[in-house]
Amino acid sequence: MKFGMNLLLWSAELSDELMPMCDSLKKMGYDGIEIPLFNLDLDYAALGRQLDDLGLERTAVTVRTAEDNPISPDQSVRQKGIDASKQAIDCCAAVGATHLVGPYHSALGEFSGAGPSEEEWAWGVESMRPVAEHAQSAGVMLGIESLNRFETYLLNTIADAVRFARDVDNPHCRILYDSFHANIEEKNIANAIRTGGDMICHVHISENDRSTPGSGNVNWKETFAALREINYDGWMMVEAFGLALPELAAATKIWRRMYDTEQKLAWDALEFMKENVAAWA
Ligand code: LER
Ligand code: MN
Repeated sequence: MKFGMNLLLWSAELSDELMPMCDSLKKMGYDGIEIPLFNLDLDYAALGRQLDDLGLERTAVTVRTAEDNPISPDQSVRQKGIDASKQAIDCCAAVGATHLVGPYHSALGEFSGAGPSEEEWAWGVESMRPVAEHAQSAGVMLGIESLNRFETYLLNTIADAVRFARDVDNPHCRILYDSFHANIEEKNIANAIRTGGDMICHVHISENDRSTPGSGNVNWKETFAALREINYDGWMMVEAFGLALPELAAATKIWRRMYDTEQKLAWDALEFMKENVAAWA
């Protein structure tokens, strides 16, 4: 098992200024970080070298928007989505990220007022296939993320994500399990994790209020037991959001302070994950 921390708690973009904070995560005992790939035009190779020096492994997360929606009826918009996800894969290769995860199957926060049509599903699969081929040739694993109904409508459950990844049908296209979204959408956490099974290549450890994992309502006992049952042995990546970034706070609807400091959240989250995984033995 590897333990990681998503940088979105501090910033929407990797930078030289974040390196001391990354160093402190390494010193705390984290194996790696998750890098937000929203700005695709940074010198990711140079940033990757700095992370190598710190001894931190990395994964990356990206999203699509209305302008590059892979399920848009407009073919040119879908193509923009394919191109942007391919470019994000190139950034992964440059920075040394092994996984590209997130809800980049469709635009975040865009709704039609109905569930996905057959056509939208087909466009989603058709758009993801060249992205998966690109990922395969770059040696990057895709972790497709289902989100709760208030953020997306294409994939809301683990069963949706599994069906989608199977339709894409590429060994580099697998799925992500996020405890925050599952807590909203799944009727039964353990069954959802079993349904994901060996298609789950990545896990977001995220509390029901997006603050310190272990401090809220997610059924962690069931979550860790089910991950053990499927022999999950990948990343446990903490995903927490705070008030540090006004734009991200607005996007994630965080209006109040829910933890002491970012450093303390990171520390407590690592202790929490380690305790639960140690109990597996
Ligand atoms: C979004 O709600 C989420 O969970 C992230 O992993 C992707 O931005
Ligand atoms: Mn997530």
